Amino acid sequence: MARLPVSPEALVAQFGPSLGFPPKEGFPGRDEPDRVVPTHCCFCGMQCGIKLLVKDNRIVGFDPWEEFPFNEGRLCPKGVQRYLQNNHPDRLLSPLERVEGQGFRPLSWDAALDRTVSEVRRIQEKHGKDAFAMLSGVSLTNEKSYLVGKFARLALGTRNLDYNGRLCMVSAGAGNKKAFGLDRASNTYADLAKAEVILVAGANVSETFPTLTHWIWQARDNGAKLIVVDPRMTPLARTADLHLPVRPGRDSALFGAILKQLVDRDQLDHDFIANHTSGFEEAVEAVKGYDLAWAEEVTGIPRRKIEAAAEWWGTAKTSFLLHARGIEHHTKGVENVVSAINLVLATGRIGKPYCGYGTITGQGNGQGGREHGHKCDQLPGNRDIENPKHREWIAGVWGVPEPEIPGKGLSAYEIVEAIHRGEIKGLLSICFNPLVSLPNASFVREALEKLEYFAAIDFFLSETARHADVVLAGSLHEEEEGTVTTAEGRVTRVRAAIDPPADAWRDTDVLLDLARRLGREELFDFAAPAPLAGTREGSLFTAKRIFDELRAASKGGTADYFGITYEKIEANLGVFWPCPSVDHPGTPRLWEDRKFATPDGRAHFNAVRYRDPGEVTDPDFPVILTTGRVVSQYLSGTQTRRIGKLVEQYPEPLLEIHPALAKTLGIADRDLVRVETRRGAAEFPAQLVTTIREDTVFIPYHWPGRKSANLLTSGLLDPVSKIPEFKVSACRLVPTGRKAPSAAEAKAHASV
Ligand SMILES: Nc1nc2c(c(=O)[nH]1)N[C@H]1C(S)=C(S)[C@@H](COP(=O)(O)OP(=O)(O)OC[C@H]3O[C@@H](n4cnc5c(=O)[nH]c(N)nc54)[C@H](O)[C@@H]3O)O[C@H]1N2
Ligand SMILES: Nc1nc2c(c(=O)[nH]1)N[C@H]1C(S)=C(S)[C@@H](COP(=O)(O)OP(=O)(O)OC[C@H]3O[C@@H](n4cnc5c(=O)[nH]c(N)nc54)[C@H](O)[C@@H]3O)O[C@H]1N2
Ligand code: SF4
Ligand SMILES: [Mo]
Repeated sequence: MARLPVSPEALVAQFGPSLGFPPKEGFPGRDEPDRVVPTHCCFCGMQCGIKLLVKDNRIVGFDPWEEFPFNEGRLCPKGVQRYLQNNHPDRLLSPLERVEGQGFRPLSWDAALDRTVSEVRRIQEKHGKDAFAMLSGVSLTNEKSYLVGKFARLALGTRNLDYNGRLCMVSAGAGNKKAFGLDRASNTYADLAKAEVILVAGANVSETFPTLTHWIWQARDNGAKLIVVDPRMTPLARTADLHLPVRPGRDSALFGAILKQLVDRDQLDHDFIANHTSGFEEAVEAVKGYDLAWAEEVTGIPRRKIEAAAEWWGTAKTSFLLHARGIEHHTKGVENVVSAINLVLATGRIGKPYCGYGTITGQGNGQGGREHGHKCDQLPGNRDIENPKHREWIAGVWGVPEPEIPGKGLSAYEIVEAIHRGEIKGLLSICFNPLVSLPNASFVREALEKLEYFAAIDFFLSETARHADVVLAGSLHEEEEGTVTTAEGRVTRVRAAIDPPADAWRDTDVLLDLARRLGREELFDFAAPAPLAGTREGSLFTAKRIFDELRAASKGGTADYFGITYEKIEANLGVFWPCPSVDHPGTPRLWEDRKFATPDGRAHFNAVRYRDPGEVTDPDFPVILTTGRVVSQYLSGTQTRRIGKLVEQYPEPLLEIHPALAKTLGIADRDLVRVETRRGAAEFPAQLVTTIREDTVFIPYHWPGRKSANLLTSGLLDPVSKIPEFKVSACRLVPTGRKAPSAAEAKAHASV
């Protein structure tokens, strides 16, 4: 049907006046951009290459960056909208201070930084150094992650520094270190293409790492069999050859049962086990009672499916195992991870083409950010803060006596608990929104309100920053130079496409200025000389200087970046660590020499005996609640809830529930349901889907306040990794008798 011609004049006459159109000076034409800057998406760990188009110091669009090897120009729904955050009216343009009862008002950098420093001094003099804590995040570059670690230990002098990767990568990191002595995916994703079997456990790849799906499709085109382990039939699971709908919190039982099947059928690589591993007998002993009947009972997966998975895994010649937070966000996250790795080791399919294993790193720099020392127990190069030799090395690089480096501090949720108990009185946070992302949100809110002083560095007034005394206007991904390390272990260059607007500062400059005011300038000699200060060239100067120190600090550590330089990254479109010397090409595929990074050089099996999740269902709370993500929103939503097109795609959190369970409770689609746990309650519209287990409901967690899934989750932690159990809570569902507005109304409301 032909469309009716609508003249621009008619449109302006109809809609213009209410919107202030046409502007008096007319519309600017779509000129050529001033610059095209190849860099990376600011969101997930895929770190897709993207070219940002810059006009008048604003990002006005993007082009695909087809030469970048991993995504070859492909982007996901968030990636194609990411540039819109740059011009958002909510962008913080200067420091702010909170005036009780009145909200926030702007204040000068001098006043904001001086006040912060005097509060640090006051609190530390009265209550000790560790009474002032710092929280950090891994959307930050490697340079900033490294700088935060050094800043907290030497400028603040506190042991209590931790990061948001504590909610994300730590179970995988601890599991990888136990098994391999090193924490990185073993292969590039291109190695997926010719794997015969791909096992994806607890990863909603098509929604959370959409561009990675391409490499799984490549394998499917080559005839690979795909097995997906997830309590929900995710988009990837819908196309899988085998979907194992595991009961949340039971993955180690499944992996244990598969290991037993491999042993019973003798589908093992005896040579690899004997010559390159240790601990096999103990691992087998731990699962000897795990027959198929037991596994079916515990996991809720039909035994024939478990058997088929074992048979495919056991007989494949090449394979790839991937997992993400679905198996890691548990009080036994580390046990789940090592029991998955046991399957890889039993069949010896690692360190060879098309044979690999990897946890899929979540946040933008979730990989690099977990290596360079802003974890409570870590020093740069993935060194151990309690190891005297590691401390000595870093003290040498930093030029301080070794005892000056504080010891191991509290982890992220434990810091909040200590604030709640009144032991920690002051907090500086950067790149973290704990009020939305930590479990048990009401408890977190109470803690924030108890702080004597809280300063937050962010570019938006996040829900957590609203509780700050002072908010320091920091920088976006596209405003600073640096490097990030992708989920593959590829170190790449992030470029400053533009300058921070108005009186916002680059994050690095905020930290360097604070260090100076705290009297530690000589330890933070990274600033650019006067003519470059504050410019993009200055940012490059500073970032390179920090990176050079990071290289030296990481030398000889397991995450060795010593041989990586900016020039080398640019020439090769990325370098894979470990890269121990300047003439070393980097290591895309690990373990080809069969020398693992453990003290005995062998990969370690770990004996895992299944245990229940931290909270199990009972007659009071009979349904399992699990939480996670949707494709259009990112983490605590601070960034993506501000991008209209993404909000329209999925405007509000919904309670995914199976029609069979809904029927027993008298719940219909769009009914408002009150979800209650031992921590709290919140109401969500029901979304009836046949793609979820009947004993489980799912809520995405990207929203704050009364829509926050984290009002419901528990603060139970994995004893080793200290990750919270986001993936299992016991809940009950209470129909409110009210209907939520229709999906169309919710969408219309969201897009106003
Ligand atoms: N769109 C989008 N993409 C993202 C992010 C985002 O916020 N939004 N965040 C990024 C970050 S930081 C991360 S960490 C990753 C997370 O990426 P994923 O781990 O893929 O995402 P989640 O939704 O947290 O959980 C994945 C799956 O685990 C399943 N699951 C729940 N409980 C269990 C269980 O007990 N066992 C198993 N096997 N599966 C279970 C859920 O049904 C869900 O489908 O995504 C990254 N990419
Ligand atoms: N229930 C439940 N809760 C979860 C999860 C779950 O699956 N279920 N997943 C967990 C996981 S895996 C993660 S990773 C966490 C994430 O949780 P958070 O790390 O708290 O989430 P973000 O949204 O990344 O918050 C980062 C904040 O930093 C700001 N920011 C981003 N980039 C920069 C930067 O370059 N500089 C500065 N100064 N600020 C920046 C953003 O504006 C935002 O306010 O949530 C966890 N919480
Ligand atoms: S897959 Fe991740 S890095 Fe790539 S465009 Fe999407 S959000 Fe950005
Ligand atoms: Mo994450």
